[in-house]
Amino acid sequence: MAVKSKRIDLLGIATAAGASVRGAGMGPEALRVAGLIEALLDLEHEVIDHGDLRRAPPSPGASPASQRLPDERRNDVLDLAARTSDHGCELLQQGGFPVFIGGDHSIAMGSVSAVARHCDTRGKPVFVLWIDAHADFNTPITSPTGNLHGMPLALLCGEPGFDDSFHGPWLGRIDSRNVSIIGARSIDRDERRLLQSRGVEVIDMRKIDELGVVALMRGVIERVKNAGGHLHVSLDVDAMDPAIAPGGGTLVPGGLSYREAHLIMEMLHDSGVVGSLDVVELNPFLDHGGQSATLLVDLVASLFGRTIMGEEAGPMEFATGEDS
Ligand SMILES: [Mn+2]
Repeated sequence: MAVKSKRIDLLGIATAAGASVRGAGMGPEALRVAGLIEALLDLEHEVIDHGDLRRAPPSPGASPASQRLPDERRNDVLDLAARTSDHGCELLQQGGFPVFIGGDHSIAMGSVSAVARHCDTRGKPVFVLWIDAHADFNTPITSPTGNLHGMPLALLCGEPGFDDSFHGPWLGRIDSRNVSIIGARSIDRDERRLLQSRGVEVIDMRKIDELGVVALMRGVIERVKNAGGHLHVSLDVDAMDPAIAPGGGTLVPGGLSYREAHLIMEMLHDSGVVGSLDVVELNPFLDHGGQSATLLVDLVASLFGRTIMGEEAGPMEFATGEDS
């Protein structure tokens, strides 16, 4: 299958305000250093790097980041979510394929909102594939930690329990029945009840072990195709096994293997239904020599059409013998 050239808009959101562990704010730069842009250019896509959204530096004498109050961190998360939503919406209106590079997973409050708002104007249903060890479906009421990176899906699906500060014209809405979470293996008790009652599809690691990625992904892709929908993919580094992706702040053993993760991306590419992507939770401070950053770049390349055999490696070309 030939790669169709796309206009890819990279937007970094350099923040760890939604997480309890610091370092994810360095994620966008680490992905660039690992060759994200070059990998996409190699596939003959057009790439526009819009730089990073970030909060203004603190005033001199302000408390260090490690002592920030929960209210200050929430303000950071929501300010960035609103800006991400507005910026992302513009990029989608211009026909681009936005790639939101985090940052912790709270940035998806803004990125998925952008997609929901854009698709709302086109009457297109939105589907979300959340590739993650966690379900990120807590609310301020159910969350054991209060960290906002564990809540974006619940907010986007319209769960109660979020106060007025979370709501504004920037916030989009998605249907919980159009959400699939794949790679899950750490879900909190009250969160599990919510997921079940809202009809969220949870493809946990046991299902992957028993049925395999191919059968499960076919189901996800078919539903998007049948509805003529837009699929947003949200890729959390901790979906992968910590042995191959150590660079995250909330690692859980027993994750996706290297090939399972690539196969998901390859199938998503072939499906042609993906229109936007998050790459989140990469923590370069905890990574081992760029191993996780490089893995994420390779996975993104698979989503954008890189294959093992290349595009033109058919027998006819081989027979001409002009290329070595
Ligand atoms: Mn996550």
